[in-house]
Amino acid sequence: MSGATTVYAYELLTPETVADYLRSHSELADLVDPDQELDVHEVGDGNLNLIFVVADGRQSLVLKQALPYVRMVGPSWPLTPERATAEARALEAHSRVAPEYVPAFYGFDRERYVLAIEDLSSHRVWRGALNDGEQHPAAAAAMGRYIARIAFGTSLFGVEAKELKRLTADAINPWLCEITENLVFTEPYVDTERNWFQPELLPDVDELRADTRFVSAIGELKYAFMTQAEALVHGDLHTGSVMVLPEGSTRAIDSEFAYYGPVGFDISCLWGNYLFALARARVSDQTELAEWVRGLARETWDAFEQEFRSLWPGRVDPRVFTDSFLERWLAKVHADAVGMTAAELCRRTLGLAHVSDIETLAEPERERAVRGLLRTARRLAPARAEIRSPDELVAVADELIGGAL
Ligand code: SR1
Ligand code: MG
Repeated sequence: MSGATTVYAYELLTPETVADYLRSHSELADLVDPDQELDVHEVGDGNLNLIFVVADGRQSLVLKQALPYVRMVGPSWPLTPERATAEARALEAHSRVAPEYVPAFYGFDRERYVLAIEDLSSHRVWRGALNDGEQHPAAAAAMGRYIARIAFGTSLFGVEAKELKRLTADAINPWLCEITENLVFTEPYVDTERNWFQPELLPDVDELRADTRFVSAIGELKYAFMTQAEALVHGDLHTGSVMVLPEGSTRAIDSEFAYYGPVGFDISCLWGNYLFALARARVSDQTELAEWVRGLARETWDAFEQEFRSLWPGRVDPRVFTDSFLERWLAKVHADAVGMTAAELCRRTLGLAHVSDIETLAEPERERAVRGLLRTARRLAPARAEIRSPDELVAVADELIGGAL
């Protein structure tokens, strides 16, 4: 796929070389003392990078280094480490407009593609917490506010027009966008070698791929993803990219997929993953958890809308971006988010990268969950403009998941 022709020669960090690395970066040595006995753990369990948590007994930080390939597949899938540059850019921009929702950013080493960021080990990955049935009541709204701050503060609403064009040009992220274009918006709908799913679902998958109204809707959503440069969106805001604390701290991590794209895409990644949590709770008969999960999509949307409306009076150019424009803009973001949720449902159940919410279910619950989610996707994408609220989206999903039980 991407970056296959460039050979990258840079030294990868190991637990043994971290102290020397810190010594040669004095700005980091001020944060963690390399001359103390360091506790270094490589904790990367994501799809792409090396992650080292480094502690000196007093303080700690995280060093995140991009590998020149996709970690979950190995060197046979080369991938440019320039993605770390995209993450550094996003961290910087998002820290300016939404500092309380991202990790503190300490610096970026352009030669070795290493980001130094706040250690969030006290937090949990939200997906794992959801899988364990934990309820973090502040998380969904926090991420709605994060999306709103980005939507306003990195778009033409918050940035002068010529400056925005320069920022947009600087922030192109073609390699990572290509992954999303392929894995989210193309491959699940055709027969390709990276897809995988239970053979029992083949009739459902055949039906979905033969549904031309649905596949055309996915084409429209892919077009939006590839052309609608609204704001510097996170680009991969699923529940595995969110760290949570019971006390309420909620941070978005792993913004290497950031690019100027549709605001609704970030919302859809969360909504899709809430539906995975809902399907998991339903097929495992966790009724109380399911009822709580049902509210998450609304909480994210309401917080997004409220925060965005509160920023609206400060827009750079109010001359034709009127209050009635805002109402139509919000409706369009909602429709994009509903449609793109359908793509998220398909890509995580049929495409390359699946989610633990579903994959750790036993059979036959797993098959039922996926069947309900695929039916939901087929319903949502073509009807995205008619689904007027997150509650309606969730009701559709809950009914179709229930029907597949
Ligand atoms: C090859 S990367 C697979 C997936 O992992 C990332 O988290 C993104 O979601 C990407 O699509
Ligand atoms: Mg990621």
